[in-house]
Amino acid sequence: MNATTSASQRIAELRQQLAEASSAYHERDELLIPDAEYDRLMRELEALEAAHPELDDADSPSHQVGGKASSRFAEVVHAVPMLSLGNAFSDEEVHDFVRRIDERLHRKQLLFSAEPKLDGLAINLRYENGVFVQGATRGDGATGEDVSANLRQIKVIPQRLLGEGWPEVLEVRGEVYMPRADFERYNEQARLHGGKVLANPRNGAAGSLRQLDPKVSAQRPLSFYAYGLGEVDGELPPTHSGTLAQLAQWGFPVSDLCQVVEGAEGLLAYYRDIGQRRDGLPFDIDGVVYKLDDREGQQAMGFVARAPRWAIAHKFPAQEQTTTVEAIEIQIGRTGAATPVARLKPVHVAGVVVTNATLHNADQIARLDVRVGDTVIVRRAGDVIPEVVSVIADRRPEGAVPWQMPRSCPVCGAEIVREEGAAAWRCSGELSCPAQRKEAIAHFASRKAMDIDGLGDKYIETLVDAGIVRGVADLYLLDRDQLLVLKLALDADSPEALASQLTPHLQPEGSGDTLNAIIKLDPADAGWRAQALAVPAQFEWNTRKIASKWADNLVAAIANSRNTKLERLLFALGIEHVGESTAKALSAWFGDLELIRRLPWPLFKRVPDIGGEVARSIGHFMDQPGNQQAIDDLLARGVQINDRHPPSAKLRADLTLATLLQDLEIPKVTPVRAKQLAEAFKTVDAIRDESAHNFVTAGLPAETANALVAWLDRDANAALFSAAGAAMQELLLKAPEAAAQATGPLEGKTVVLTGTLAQMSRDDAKARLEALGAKVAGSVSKKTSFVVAGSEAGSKLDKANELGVDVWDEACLLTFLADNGQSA
Ligand code: 5U1
Repeated sequence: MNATTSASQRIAELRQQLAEASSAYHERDELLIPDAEYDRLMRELEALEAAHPELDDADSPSHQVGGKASSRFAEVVHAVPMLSLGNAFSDEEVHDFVRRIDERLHRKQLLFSAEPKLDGLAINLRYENGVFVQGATRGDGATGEDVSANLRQIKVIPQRLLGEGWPEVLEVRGEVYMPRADFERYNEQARLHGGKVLANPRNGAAGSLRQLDPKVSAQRPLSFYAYGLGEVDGELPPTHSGTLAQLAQWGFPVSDLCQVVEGAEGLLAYYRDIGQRRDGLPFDIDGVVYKLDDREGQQAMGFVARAPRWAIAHKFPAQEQTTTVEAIEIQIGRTGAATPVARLKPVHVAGVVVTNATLHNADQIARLDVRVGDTVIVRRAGDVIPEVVSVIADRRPEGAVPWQMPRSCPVCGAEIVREEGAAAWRCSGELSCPAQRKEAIAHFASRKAMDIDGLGDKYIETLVDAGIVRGVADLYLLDRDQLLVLKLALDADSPEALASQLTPHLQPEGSGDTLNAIIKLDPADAGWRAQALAVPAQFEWNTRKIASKWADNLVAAIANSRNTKLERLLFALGIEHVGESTAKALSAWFGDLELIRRLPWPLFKRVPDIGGEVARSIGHFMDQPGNQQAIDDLLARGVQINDRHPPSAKLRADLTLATLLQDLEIPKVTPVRAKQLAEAFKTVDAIRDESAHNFVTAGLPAETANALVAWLDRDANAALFSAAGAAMQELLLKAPEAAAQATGPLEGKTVVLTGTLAQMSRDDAKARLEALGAKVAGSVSKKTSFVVAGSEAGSKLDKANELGVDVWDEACLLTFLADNGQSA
C-alpha cells in the first residue's frame, strides 16, 4: 500500500467518524466523542487534506459548519450564515493568528475583544423594529431550526428592546447555556422524582432548546449571553466592543468578562487570567474567543471556508477525554460507604494523568450502564474527583456484561448491604474492616461511647498506622510505655529529636539499635512516627519516671472504660443506625449483650422506634464474624457490663407469635393474616412444616398461603424463621421473672419521707413504696419525684418547696397505697 492509499483510507475513516459525531451532536444533541477528540480528529483530517490536495472534497466535514437542521422544527435560512471559529491550542498558534492579521493590515496597534467561550448552543435572535420575531439554532450554518417558542421562555432574552435607536432589522447572536448550579439543582430534582437526568450543562441547554413542547423547556433553567451579529439594517458602533456595550443598553445580557486587550501578549494574559478563574465561574467555558475589535479590519480580513480570519477560539485543556474501563472496583470509605471506582486506561485530562474515576454509586452505574471494556468519556474539572460522564455505546466490545455490586467487601470480606431506598451501599464489617478502623476506633473512644478521654484522632491515626491497634479491643492492650513513645513521637519534629528525647531514659546496651533505627527514619516520610512506634517493644527503659500526665490519664481512662453500661457499649460498637437512643432502648428491652448478639433481626422490631431497616442493620452487624470476634476480644480484655438485667417485662405483653410473624416481613402476611395464622397454628414449628393447602383450609387467601410457602421454601428464610421462633421462646421465658421484680407504678421514681406519719411507721411506708418500685432516698434534690411530708416536717419540706418538688401529705399516700394493693 502506498502513502496516498493509506492517507486516502485514513481520510475516509476520519470523514465518516467526524460526520457521524457532528450529526449526532447537532441533530440529536448526542455526544458521541468529547470535544477534544473531535478537535484532534478534525486537525488530523485538515492536515491530511492539506498534504493531499488531490483527495480534497467539498463535502468533507472540514468544510462544513455544523449539522443539518432537524426536521422536527421549521427551517430558518440564515440571512447571514452562522460561522464557526478556528481553534488555537497553544501560545504559538495565538501568535500566528495575530501575525496573520498584522501582516495583512499593517496597523500600529492591534486591539482585540477577548471573551469567554461558553459551552452551550449558538443561536440567532431576530428583531424587527425592536420586537423579537424569530429565534433559530445554527444548524449547518446556512439553515437552522426555528426554536422561537422555546427562546421566548428564557427570561433574560428581551422580547422588546429597551431604549431607542435600534436598527430596523437586528439579528443578535450568542450562546444559550445552563448555569452550573441550576444544572446541579435540576439533576438533583430529576433524580429525586425519577425525571430525565441531564449529562452536562451543554447537553442540558441544547436538549432543552430543542424540546417540541415549550412548557418543557420553560422548566429548564436556561440563560443567554450575546456575542455577535447577523443581519443588521441600520447603524451600529464601529467596534465589536462598542457594539456589545450598545447591545447591553438595548437589554441583552453581555458577559462582564469581555475585555479589550492589545496584541498577542494581551490575549495570552487574558487567557491565563480566565483560565485561573474558570472553576469559579457560574457556567462552563471551554476556552476564550479573540476578535479583532474594529469592524473595518474584520471586513478586510474576510473569511476562510469555515471561519472568519479575524477571530479565533483559544481552547483550554480539555476537561473531558475518552478512555477505556479496565476494571470496576469497590472502594470502602472510612465510614464504610462502598463507592464503585472505574480503573481506566491512563489518559491525560486537563493536564493530569487520570487512571481512576468515580462512578458515585451503583445507581449511577446502572443509569450509565458502564461495563468493563467500555469506552467512556471521563471528566475532570478543577479539584473535583474525575468522573465517568457517559459511555460511547457503539464502541462496546462484544460480550461486555452489566456490572453488579459485589456481595462482599474487598477489604474485609463482610457482606455489602444496601439500605432500603438509599443509593449508597455499605460494608457491614464495621469493627473488623481495616478500611473503617480509624473511624470505628475514634467513635468507640468518644465521650458518649466508651469515653476514653485524651485519645484524639492523631493518636489513633499513628497507633493504627504503626499496626499496634488493629481494632477497638486492642486499645485495652496498650501500655504506658507505648503511649509515652506515641506522645513523644507526635511532639517531636524529627526522628532525631525523638531519639534525643528518649536517650536519657533508655539503657544504652538494650536500646542502641532501636535508637539508631529511629534516627535513620526519613523525616520527609509522613509515616515516620508510626514507624518509630512500631519498635518500642525493643526499648529497655532505665527509668519509669518520665512524667507524662497525658499517658497517665489515658491509661486511667482506658482502665475506667472497662466497666461500662450496656447502652454505652452498644453505641460504641458503631452499628449503622444505632445511635445513643437506640442503644439505650436496646439495653432497656433486652438487658444483656449475650442475648443481643445472638438475636435474629426481626426480634429487634419489638422495640418501639426500631423498624426493619435498623433491625436488619443490627442483624447484619452481628452476623459478621469479625464483629463477633471484636466483641469477644473486648470481653476477654476485661470490658464488663455493669447493668446487665433480664429482658424487659414489656416484651411479655408485646411479643407474640402474631407480632413475630408480622416482624418477619413475609410477603402478603399482613397483621390480620399474621393474627389468623397464629390463632390457627399456635407455634412456629407448626407453621414451618405446613402446606399451602392447609393454610387455605385454615382460612388464609390462596395468595397469602402461596407467598408464605414460597418464602419458607428458601433455606435462609426457613433458618431465620426457626431461629426467630426459638429466640421468642427464650425471651418469653426470661421476661416474666423480670416482670415480677421490675414492674410497679413507682418504677424509676425517687421518694423522700419526712416528718412523722400517723398511720404507719417510716420503715413501713418505705417498704410499701419500694414494693411499688420506688427508690426511697434520704435527701431532697431536683431529681426527687415527690416528698411525703408527715407532721412537723422540717428542712426537707422547705427544700422541696424551694425546688418545686411535689409534696404529698399522709392522706394522699394512704390513698395511693390502697389503690395499688398496699393498704396499711
Ligand atoms: N464569545 C463568543 N463565542 N463565540 C462563538 N464569541 C463567539 N463568536 C463566534 C462563536 C461561534 O463566532 C463569530 C466570531 C463568528
